[in-house]
Amino acid sequence: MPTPATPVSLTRFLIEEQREQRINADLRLLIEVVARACKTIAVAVGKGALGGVLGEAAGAQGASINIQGEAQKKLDVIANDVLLEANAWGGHLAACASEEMEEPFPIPDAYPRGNYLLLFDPLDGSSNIDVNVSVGTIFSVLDCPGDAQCVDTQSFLQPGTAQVAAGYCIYGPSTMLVLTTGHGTHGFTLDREQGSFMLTQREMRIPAETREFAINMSNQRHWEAPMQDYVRDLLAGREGPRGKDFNMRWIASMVADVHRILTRGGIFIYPWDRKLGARPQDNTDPTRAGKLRLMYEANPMSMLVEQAGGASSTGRARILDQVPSHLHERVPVFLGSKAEVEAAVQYHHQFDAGIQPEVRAQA
Ligand code: P6P
Repeated sequence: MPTPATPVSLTRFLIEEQREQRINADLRLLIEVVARACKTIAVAVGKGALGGVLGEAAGAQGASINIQGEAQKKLDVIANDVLLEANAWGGHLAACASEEMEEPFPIPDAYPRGNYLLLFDPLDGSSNIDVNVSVGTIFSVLDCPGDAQCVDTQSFLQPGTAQVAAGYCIYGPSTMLVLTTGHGTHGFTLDREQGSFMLTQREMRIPAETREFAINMSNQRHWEAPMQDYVRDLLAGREGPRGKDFNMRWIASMVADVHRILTRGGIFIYPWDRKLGARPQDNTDPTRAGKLRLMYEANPMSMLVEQAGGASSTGRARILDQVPSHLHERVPVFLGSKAEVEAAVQYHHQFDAGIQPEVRAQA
């Protein structure tokens, strides 16, 4: 006889969300389809070297290079194809967009189209695949504006506040789906025997304060002055202006770093740096350019983090308010524990106001 203690599967959770009129049947189907695709990706990732899928995807002249200018891993391509195939026939989507594809993928004419747009980074952190470090799939869902038969890139260029759902699947020691539909952030763990995602963390919450930061310190010499000041003060510890010691973590897999922050707090930072600003495809504006992509990395992670009580900023402005100008736009990212994100933003606001570091250090 089912009781409140009966474990809640993703399917039951979504049915109850629909019953509460928080999602509709098409969005429920979309999330279930994405979750099923993530299970397929988890199997491929989990095979490692035994699956013959490690290493770089072959291109015409050596490694295949994606539109980001990055070498594609075989699993990048496999994960992308799994997501496209899984979502093609259900009738819930008008089109998909992916880190791995320059242009959006309209649902083929052979299938009915729905009123949602799905964006994804099919395998974030894939440079870690060959060294067996956690990677993940990040996804974002938007309403399709206008006629689903007339979808183009412009249809996708909506601010992060327009997302109706967001989530990631982390392929780690356990496979977890972390999801929000705008009513909290919830974690589901894959029961590999049953093949079902089971609710294990209802209403994840990020502590407002933290002593842990995540950043790639090797870029320090390329950062703007407020970033230099902020990290200098973190490293100064209890003897410095912050008055407490900090720990550092950097997995170089956004899904893994964000999952840690959703689980125990922290701040994740990928700021603009002069190396990035020098790239021809990116503008040199430190307030707008970065490494991480706005539409299918920063926006979904920002929705998850804000729904868990955290904050997410470009260093100057809320990420979810950014109006994208192109599909693969990049953005500086400061996300996690709300008080720590606000502290980092303060350094940038004071720098922009011309307040000198020594004054800032006493702030
Ligand atoms: P770096 C992975 O390539 C990624 O997009 C994120 O998952 C990760 O946080 C970041 O880049 C790592 O960048 O410069 O440290 O390799």
